[in-house]
Amino acid sequence: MCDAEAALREGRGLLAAARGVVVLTGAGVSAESGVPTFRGEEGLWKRYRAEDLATPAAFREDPRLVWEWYAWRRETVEGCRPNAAHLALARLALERSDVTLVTQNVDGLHEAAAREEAGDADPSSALPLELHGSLFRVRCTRCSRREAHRGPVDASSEQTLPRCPSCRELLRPDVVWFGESLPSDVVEAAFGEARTAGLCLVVGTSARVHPAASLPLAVREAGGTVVEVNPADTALTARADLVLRGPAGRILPSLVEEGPV
Ligand code: BJW
Ligand code: ZN
Repeated sequence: MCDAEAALREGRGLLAAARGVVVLTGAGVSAESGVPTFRGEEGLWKRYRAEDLATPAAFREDPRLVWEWYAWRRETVEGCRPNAAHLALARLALERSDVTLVTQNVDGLHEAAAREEAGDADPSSALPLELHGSLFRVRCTRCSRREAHRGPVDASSEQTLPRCPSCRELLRPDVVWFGESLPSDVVEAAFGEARTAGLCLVVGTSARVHPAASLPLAVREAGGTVVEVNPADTALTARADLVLRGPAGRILPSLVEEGPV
């Protein structure tokens, strides 16, 4: 048996034996769906500087430019489908009541996978806790009205940007920018699960952005095991108990399902 097969078998054993599993995902889980990651060679930050676009100051300075970027990302993601990794995680969370999905992603692909796998059944146990919000929600910059928002955005001028139906102030994407607090109820729920989880499965994140990157460490501190799935080294790799090297779309289906490794 080669090293990769042995590691996969070990991962299967850990997953089967664990009571309480927290799955933390990042941009890499959606890479095979065609959604660009943030920091890789093809990453979003290579073409756009984060500090220009993903900060409250950038939005105050140039809301049109920021909306143009988000409109482009929404368009990209709307053409993407969940991949084998999203689907495998959705099946795991539907089958096991002790599995909690937590994502940093704003692309809605875990939710799409949950609905696809649940069919006519209730998808809610496979809906992820979204730490960084959603591309498909907006919130008002004045009155904090929040709502679902899909479809194209006309970012050709500041006058055409989406406005709040209640107070007419600018709407903004309901995502968490650098320096902003994460939604406290979501953070509390995720870290609450982490404190009692036997296993944290960390998929497709560079583990550089906090507090999300602290979640696996919280599981470790409470005595749980950390398994990382990633084709490359990350800030977490040295502290993971097991590393499964490779793309999530290949590793996850064989990690969560029986059958030959
Ligand atoms: C594959 C693959 C395949 C490729 N299969 N894998 C503690 C220490 C240091 C700093 C801080 C700290 N606590 C807080 C901070 C500050 C800051 C921070 O963390 N900075 C660091 C960068 C240094 N954090 C914040 O500002 C956060 N807010 C906060 O803490 O508030 C508290 C507070 C409030 C007020 C005052 C003071 C404190 C907010 C962070 C918000 C992050 N927002 C973004 C944008 C979201 C909206 C949007 O999408 O537009 O979230 S930034 C961006 O990074 C996005 C992502 O969710 C996040 C994480 O990226 P991710 O998912 O890891 O992607 P990549 O690209 O980095 O990695 C991809 C990985 O996939 C790679 O490893 C590849 O190898 C892999 N891969 N193909 C599997 N097929
Ligand atoms: Zn408003």
